[in-house]
Amino acid sequence: MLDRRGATPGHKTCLQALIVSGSMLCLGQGASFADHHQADGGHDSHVQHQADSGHDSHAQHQAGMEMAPSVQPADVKLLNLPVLDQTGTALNFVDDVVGDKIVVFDFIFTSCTTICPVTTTLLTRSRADLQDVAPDRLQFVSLSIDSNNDDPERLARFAAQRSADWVFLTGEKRTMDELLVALDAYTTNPEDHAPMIIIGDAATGTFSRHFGMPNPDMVTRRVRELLQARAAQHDHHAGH
Ligand SMILES: [Cu+2]
Repeated sequence: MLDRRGATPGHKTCLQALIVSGSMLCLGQGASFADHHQADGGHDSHVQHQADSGHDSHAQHQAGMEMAPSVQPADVKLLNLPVLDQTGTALNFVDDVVGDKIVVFDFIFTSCTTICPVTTTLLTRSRADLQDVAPDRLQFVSLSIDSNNDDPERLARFAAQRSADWVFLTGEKRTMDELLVALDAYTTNPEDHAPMIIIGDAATGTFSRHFGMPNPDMVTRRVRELLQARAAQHDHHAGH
């Protein structure tokens, strides 16, 4: 397992997903990145689909604005397993990290050169939009999907480089695998991971899974919906 990193030259699945999602969300210079790659010949069916549907960049841009990444309710289990954060502090996943907070989980590995850095940067925008929410109510959590290589030090560097001020977790490979399987976020080969985040309320067990590169506005909206649902619940109880 230790020799896996660096052995795969292409990081292909990750990169293809980035091309598709990047275009959908109009990252950076709109569709130009995807267009460039399409011109090289898109073998991926999604890329092909985009090539068929978007003739001018403006139309593609608008389509991108309206197209939400696919979302589905998530059946996740939160296991109270021992993990390490980026400062090397030993924590229990449920007791010390998740609690009964509203949580945003994403899944990263520090040697990723495509999706993970972008996902992290996108999430910092949502995190900034949510600064008003008290830290005991909301927690962003990035879990390493490459715990063999991602030690706390590497996680700290990865987070700092992107000004990500939330919790990054790694741990023993076996433990992390168990945690990731329970979140349905386990990938045998980190290089093949698809972009996916989970947003939910640990107090109510309401979770949703969001595929594709995270749209910061969507993340912020979903978190606020969950906060409102809590407030409504609270008012309801208070009224009786
Ligand atoms: Cu990646």
